[in-house]
Amino acid sequence: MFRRSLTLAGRGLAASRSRTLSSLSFLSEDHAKVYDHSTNDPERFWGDLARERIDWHQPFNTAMNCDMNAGKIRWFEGGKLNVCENVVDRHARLDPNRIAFIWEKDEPGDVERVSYGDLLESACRIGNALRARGIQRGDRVAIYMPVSPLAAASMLACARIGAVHSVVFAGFSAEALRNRIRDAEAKAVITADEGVRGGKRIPLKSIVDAALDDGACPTVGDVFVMTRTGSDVKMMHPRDVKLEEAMSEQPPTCPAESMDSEDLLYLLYTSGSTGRPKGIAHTQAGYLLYTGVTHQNAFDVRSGDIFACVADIGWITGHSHALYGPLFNGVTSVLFESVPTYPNPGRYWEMVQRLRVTQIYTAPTALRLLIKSGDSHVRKYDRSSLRILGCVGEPLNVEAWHWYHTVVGERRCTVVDTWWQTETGGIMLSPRPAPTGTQPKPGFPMLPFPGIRPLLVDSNGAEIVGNDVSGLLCIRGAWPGMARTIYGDHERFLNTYFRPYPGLYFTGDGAYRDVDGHYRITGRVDDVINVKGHRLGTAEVESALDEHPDVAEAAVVGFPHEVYGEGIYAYVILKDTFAPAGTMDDIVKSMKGIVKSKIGSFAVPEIVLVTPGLPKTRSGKIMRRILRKVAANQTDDLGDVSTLADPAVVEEIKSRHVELMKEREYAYGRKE
Ligand code: 7RM
Repeated sequence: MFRRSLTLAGRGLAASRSRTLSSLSFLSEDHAKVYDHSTNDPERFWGDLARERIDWHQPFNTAMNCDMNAGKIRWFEGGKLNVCENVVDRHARLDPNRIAFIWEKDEPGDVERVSYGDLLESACRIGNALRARGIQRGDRVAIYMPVSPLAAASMLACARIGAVHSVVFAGFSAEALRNRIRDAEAKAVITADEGVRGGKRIPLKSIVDAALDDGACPTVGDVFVMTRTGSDVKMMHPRDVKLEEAMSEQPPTCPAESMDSEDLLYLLYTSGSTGRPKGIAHTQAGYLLYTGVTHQNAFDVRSGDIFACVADIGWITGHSHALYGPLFNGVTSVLFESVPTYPNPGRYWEMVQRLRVTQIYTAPTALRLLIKSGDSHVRKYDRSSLRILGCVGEPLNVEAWHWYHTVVGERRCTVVDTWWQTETGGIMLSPRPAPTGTQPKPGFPMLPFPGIRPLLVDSNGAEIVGNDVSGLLCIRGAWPGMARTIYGDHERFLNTYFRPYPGLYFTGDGAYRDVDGHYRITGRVDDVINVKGHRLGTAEVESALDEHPDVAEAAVVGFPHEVYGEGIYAYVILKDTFAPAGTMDDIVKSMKGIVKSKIGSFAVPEIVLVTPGLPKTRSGKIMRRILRKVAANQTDDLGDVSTLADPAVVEEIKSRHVELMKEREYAYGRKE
């Protein structure tokens, strides 16, 4: 049996499977010791954790083989393992009746509990069903499903047989789904008849049909359809099969594939600064370890906890904190199908009371929405089970932080504002773990996780040292959870993350480091915006608008929005040939419609300003800085416009913006 050669911060314990979750935590350790060891000897630090925490079929040879200059990242090479076994079988073996998932469906109190034993059986049956239809190790499987135990079991089934899952958020349109399926060359799609969110039904199966229409996705041979509502959906034979029927034909056990540490585990598409989403690729061992360990330590996860990550499984937060993190740690994960305001703004807290939730993990946009509805929706429920209040996705403003802390947490719970990205796989900055006595600071994710070395650089790549400084946030050195490539486009991976500042990982975010050395994120420095906690490239919205027959050119920017974080503002130039078929309102409506059908309703611009021109430099580059200022109502402070080809266009845009704001005010006023 393996004995640890080095102590984790000097504990000197032998690795033992019977140790409790809390004894595996960093939180009881001397933080400075853990952090120093983790950064001085990352190979040792992560190697020891990997041996201690992962069940291996075959031990790895080298813990770390990374070259940040070349964007080459490899962890635990030579090792063989199965991720599904590590998150399901090991708990099902010891304690099959322990609850893995509590499925909180759209209607409050409509709950299903799934034990680790049940989950293992479902994952095995789905794995067998996939194999029976020819899905093999390395094949990609698209998952377009509501948050549900069968969606989670489908992801785990892929992991079990070595297939690569690519979950597409079930709010994306048919066209967005089609693009993702095509890019991944998925061989199968797993979906549901319908989704249900906030009392509304979403016709998932017909969206899949539309995505696959006319042979648009020739790689897809099979579509599995889970029954969520039982509505009558068109099944096309032999392509389509009911998921539950396919499962019932299969045996309840399924041999797990022995995967190499660096084989792909999953792809997850995310927005970048061009119109084309990137298939971020995560691999087996490194992702598993990093996600598991960050989940445990950031949220002080203990045996018996009921962890509620309310993010959809279509985002990285759902992958790492509704599925892989909590299951790796053997606790119970709440799968939340609904929305924060359904049927009323008390939904989260009523659920917390009913399920005795110990940690909740949500997004600032949801909190800001709930703040507006008043404290009574919170106070009428018992929240005494809660210990940790987590948050992610965008900056948590100070007001929302205080509300979370005082109203929701009764000043008793720790607010954990976590900063990380799809690309980082797991949490990077967080108030926990921290030196004993460190109080969380409103608006600050604060501190790097063990093994993570953040730094700030200027636009020339020179490190900005000292405290009370701002700059571009980069990370020095590799960590196990980081993305390995952009699927099918390694050059883009290198260009986006490793070439801007050689030797470093570039996050795309700006940050401030205060006098105490604590980090606050100031926002994206590229053309990525964050709307209602959804990451979106302005270029994606632009290319959707460009497809409108009347649109000559579109420029999209974010503007500060008090609830959504950022709102979407589109400047549109109509074609000269444009002959109005209806009112301007109709045209704007049809432009919004095209964005809805190309991407999804969450990407529809809140404001569309029709303009005769855009502010461009003489070389034809749109000066987005000016568009952002106008959108933010900062029209008095546009800075230098002398390099513009036609400075007069700015005046025109300003006056049209003021006009539009007046009309909106009038329209809103009338509604009330
Ligand atoms: C987990 C996730 C990543 C981007 C990131 C930031 C922003 C995330 C915070 C935050 C301020 C935070 N993945 N972001 N967390 N900004 N404070 N705590 O959200 O890939 O979808 O988005 O989100 O800009 O780069 S993501």
